[in-house]
Amino acid sequence: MKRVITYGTFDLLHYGHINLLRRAKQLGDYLIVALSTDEFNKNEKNKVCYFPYEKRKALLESIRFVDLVIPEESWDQKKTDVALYHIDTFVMGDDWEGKFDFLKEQCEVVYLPRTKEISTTKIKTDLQK
Ligand code: C2G
Repeated sequence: MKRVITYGTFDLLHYGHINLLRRAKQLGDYLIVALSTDEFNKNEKNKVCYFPYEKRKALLESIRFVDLVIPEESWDQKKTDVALYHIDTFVMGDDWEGKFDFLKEQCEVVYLPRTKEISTTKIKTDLQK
């Protein structure tokens, strides 16, 4: 069984995220999503989430491409996660191109094209018009 992992905040969840998750799942048989906790978002990513972790986790768990959701609490957990979950492929959108190439010693690293026209920032801006 080919195991894939990806990381993110996924707030507000939109079709760009779904496009990423669908393509990530197509690269294997089992997809793990490491979901940024509220603390990690606030302290490390300077992001204040609209939905708290448990709500974002429930949304992701309802997506048929997603097999398991685990917490992302640190920038430094990826190597351990890849080993612990016996990951074959690490996937991120290409806004992260090259940033996680250090994982190539442990698994395949794939950067997928982002869905260009959609972002949470755009949603928030459009809603204020
Ligand atoms: N994404 C995408 N297209 C968009 C928006 C997002 O393909 N229009 C992808 C991103 O490239 C990322 C994933 O969806 O791979 C999740 O996006 P975010 O929630 O913004 O994740 P990010 O804040 O980049 O966190 O340790 C890694 C970080 O946790 C990644």
